Amino acid sequence: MIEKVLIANRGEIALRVLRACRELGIATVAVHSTADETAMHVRLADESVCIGPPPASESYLNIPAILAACEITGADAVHPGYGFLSENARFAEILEEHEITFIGPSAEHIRMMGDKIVAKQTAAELGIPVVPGSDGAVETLEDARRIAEEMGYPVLIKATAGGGGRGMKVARSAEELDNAYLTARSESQAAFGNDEVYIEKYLDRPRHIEVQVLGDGQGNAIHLGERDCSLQRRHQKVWEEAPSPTLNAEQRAEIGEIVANAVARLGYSGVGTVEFLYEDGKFYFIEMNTRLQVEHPVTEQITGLDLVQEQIRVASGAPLQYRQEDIRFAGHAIEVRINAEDPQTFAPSPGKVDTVHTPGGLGVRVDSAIYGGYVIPPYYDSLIGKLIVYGKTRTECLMRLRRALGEYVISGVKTTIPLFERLLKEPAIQDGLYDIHWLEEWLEANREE
Ligand code: MV4
Repeated sequence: MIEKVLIANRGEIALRVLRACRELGIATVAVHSTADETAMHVRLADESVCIGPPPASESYLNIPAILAACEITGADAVHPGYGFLSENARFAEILEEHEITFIGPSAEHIRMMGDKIVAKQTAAELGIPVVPGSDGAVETLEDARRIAEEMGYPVLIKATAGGGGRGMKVARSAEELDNAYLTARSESQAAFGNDEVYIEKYLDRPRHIEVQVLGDGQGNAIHLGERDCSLQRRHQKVWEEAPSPTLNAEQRAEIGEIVANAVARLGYSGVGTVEFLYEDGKFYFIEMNTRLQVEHPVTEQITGLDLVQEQIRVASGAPLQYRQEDIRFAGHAIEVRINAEDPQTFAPSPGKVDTVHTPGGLGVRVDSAIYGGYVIPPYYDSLIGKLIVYGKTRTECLMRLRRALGEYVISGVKTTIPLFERLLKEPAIQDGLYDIHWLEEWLEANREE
């Protein structure tokens, strides 16, 4: 049994994990950098340990300091949240060597999905539809030209070590291929210390739809439906919803079953997200994330499950307490990311928050760690809260989102709240008719207004 969880994170996700632990009667340890001494997660945890100076590389990513904090406090498990060490296979391994439970999948599964070629090959072998492309790494320019020619343009060169869009280059014709291939390799080398790349058919205007899964590492796995995360800017999601406005129950059950079966056969333990591009009614696997994701609350709202509690249960060795037929999808949920940023330029806006008034009422959830008087440090991600609204229908959800945004007051720093008020006026948003390029095109077209 897990008795004390060290939360190796900060901000709203540290609070989210803390709340799940508290409901389960599990003690909590917060860790923090010197820049986070006044942070809410530190105040609310049972104990806290300072693990280093402000830069994440010396604190939230500092494995020896986190191990020392486990040792000092007697924590028997670590929850990594998202970002930071959450997909670091070596960290999961080190914890295991110290007999501390990593609340997440095995190091082997993290490593497997971190290599995008291995992940894709594994997905294909397990019956998940993948984007047509090269069979593994493309080692030479000659191979790249031949494969692209066979597949037909446009093609996309992707980094094996990539993810989040870095080291990705489109070639729309043979004339563009050499440059795309060579640039992708050198950028991957610079970004990841690994210049291996692969090639895929480029999908022009897909949606980004991801399937949430939960496995117990004992051969059982279920899916919890999908999230539509197409509204993004520079690979940062801005708005996420469940279910996807474009899928029906039959399509959901079909892709969900394929994914859940694959994850069960892998012997996967914990929560995971299988990411797809969706175009012309077809799914194409791109990646699998082996962590709890920022946007997990929309899935919680429509299924009633507590994903963090489920992570803790399976990490402590319990079998899944649900079968697929126990999962019911009800209603609609939308999450918008409240960032301390200029809503026009997206320039970070750290500093002192004067007042906070959080919206409430039926169907409104706010996951945030800010408070009046809190000073947002400049060292970390600009996410300061998530507003999640729930309604019986998507229409009700949109009405509620508009109402809740109107109630939300954060003064002293700029936030993305006004962006969402503008977005709600757009017919494409109201109708759910957007793809992965819609937001950037809209921002470009509405720049100085
Ligand atoms: C693609 C694609 C089009 N075709 N793959 C971007 C990040 C990485 N996770 C995968 N990405 C893409 N892969 C093929 N074959 C377009 C993107 C893409 C994208 C994907 C999801 C969400 C937003 C995106 C924004 C630009 C490009």
